[in-house]
Amino acid sequence: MSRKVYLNGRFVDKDKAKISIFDHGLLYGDGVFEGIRAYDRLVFKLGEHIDRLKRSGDAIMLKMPMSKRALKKAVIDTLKLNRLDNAYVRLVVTRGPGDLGLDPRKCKSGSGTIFIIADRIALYPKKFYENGLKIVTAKTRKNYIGAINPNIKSLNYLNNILAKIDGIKKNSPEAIMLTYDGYVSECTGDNIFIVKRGRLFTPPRTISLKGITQGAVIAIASREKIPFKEKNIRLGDIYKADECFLTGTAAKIIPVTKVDNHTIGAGKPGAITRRLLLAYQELTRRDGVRY
Ligand code: PXG
Repeated sequence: MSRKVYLNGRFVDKDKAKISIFDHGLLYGDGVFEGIRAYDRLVFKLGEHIDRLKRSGDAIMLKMPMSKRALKKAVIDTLKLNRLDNAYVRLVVTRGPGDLGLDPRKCKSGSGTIFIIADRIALYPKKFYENGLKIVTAKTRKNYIGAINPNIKSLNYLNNILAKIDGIKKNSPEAIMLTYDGYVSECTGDNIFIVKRGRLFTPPRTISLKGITQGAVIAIASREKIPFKEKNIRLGDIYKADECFLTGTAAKIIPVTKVDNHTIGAGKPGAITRRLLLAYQELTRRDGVRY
């Protein structure tokens, strides 16, 4: 059976799903999105993803084309129709077709484009979880938050793509992005944590995307009595950390054992990282919207 995607209220074959070349999502990256995961017919943190999508939309004055409840149903229906038990879901809302000018008002309100793709997830190789990632710092700095707020999960990902390219040039699967003033913010598609003397730290969630996986890790740490704090982190703090790991919907929790040729801790996934990963996996098995 060919995959079906949800597009503007209908299900269509993925090869037949077409949007206008005048769509401002394409012309300007004017739109918002979410990446969501389903584990064994449970959609993880669906409500939080829909809330974040709505907040991103509000921040750019883009009205969701349907209610939160209808958005959730559309995600579930897409998963069911494609008979996917484990999947990655991409939910996208764009400004819709307009003219060649930037003015969002030229995209008729109510005609925003919405589509949902559900597919099998391309997992990171198992060896990354066992041995840890070796990553680098991107040369490209993170957009200044006064220019683009990192908590708007918009279709405008060029800043992250440039950083990703910096990583690719150095054969690195992810790249750390620094703020203009030299603080660690996050990676191109993942949040970052370090562990030092049994304490867990992540950069302030105002200078990076408030990751849903990151939020789950913070909740687990609180439950497990692992001391946690949001803190400004410099690269030197990462180099000297006992443990480092990344979090994201796609990656879950992935250990980092080398950054810019500095070995982190003992050079293998740390005890707290492994503990958090196990607890996270357990959470994804029982917490979610069933379909
Ligand atoms: N920071 C950024 C910049 C992200 O794009 C995360 C952190 C993690 O957030 P969640 O809520 O997923 O824990 C993301 C996640 C990919 C991919 O292919 C990932 C993301 C976006 C686009 C692609 O891995 N977002």
